Amino acid sequence: MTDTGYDVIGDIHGHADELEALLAHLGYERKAGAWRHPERKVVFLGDLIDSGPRQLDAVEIVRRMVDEGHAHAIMGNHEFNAIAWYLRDENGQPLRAHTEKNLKQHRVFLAELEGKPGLHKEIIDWFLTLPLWQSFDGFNVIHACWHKGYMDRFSSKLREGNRLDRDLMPEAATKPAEGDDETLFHAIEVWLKGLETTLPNDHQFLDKYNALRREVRVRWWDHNAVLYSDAALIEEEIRNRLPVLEIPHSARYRYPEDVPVFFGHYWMNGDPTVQSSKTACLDFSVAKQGKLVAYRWSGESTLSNASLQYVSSL
Ligand SMILES: [Mn+2]
Repeated sequence: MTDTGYDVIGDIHGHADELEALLAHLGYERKAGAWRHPERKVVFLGDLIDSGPRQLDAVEIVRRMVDEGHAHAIMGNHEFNAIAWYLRDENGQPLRAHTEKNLKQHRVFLAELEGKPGLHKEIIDWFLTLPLWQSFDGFNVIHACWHKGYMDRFSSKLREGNRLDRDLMPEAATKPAEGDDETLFHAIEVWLKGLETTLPNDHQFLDKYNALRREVRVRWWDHNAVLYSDAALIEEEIRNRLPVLEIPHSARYRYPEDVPVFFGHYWMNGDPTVQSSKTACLDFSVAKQGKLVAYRWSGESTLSNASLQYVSSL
């Protein structure tokens, strides 16, 4: 096995049919229950579950590959939420509230596990082993945002520098009192859900649900997006609600590493492309009639669209 052959795969969301099709397309074969390639390994970017029709199959495919040394996987926000849904605090309350809204995202996963409490526990235990990010020799992976500052500040608190465990989950899943944004909760929000920036001078805008907001999620990987109105991750029809003002340098986050970074999470549309020579989002919305995307990495330090491979939603 070489050290330079990695196929990095974006968010699966329970679409095991497309995952099997993509693995086959990349030259992997299923032998004795585990997909494998003679010279390459997969890196999964998280969000294996929620939404799609074969969630346990998706988990099983990935888990077998990881357990048998044919793949690595990191945690997505949906795995994190599944853990928090399952675990309880010292008062017996679930770490993620069992509200109708939260149930809606998670219902299919829970339905597939109906009557299988042992398997549910086993899967949650396995999700807890997934690193929050990982560095390989030549590239980095994280589910939503490679935030170096939070990594430097919280790594010493994490298991083996990049993993959660049961004891850390209450702190990681509980929003602290207003004002303190230097907590593990905020670090997890950024790593697994993305970076937000606060609008300047008390600016606010109405989001698509007509909720008044002072914060907006930004395309942290796009060094050319210097205006709030450009950097915002927002529906195009309401982009004009954001200020056409420059984000101050002190508030701009830039990916600081020399090696490329792969991430998922952002429900991209259209034909898969890399975002820059150093950044590539591999989530092209397979769960919304989009594509399941892999980047076939072979040691390069400059990313190229020619290395993207994908299957369309089946
Ligand atoms: Mn996600």
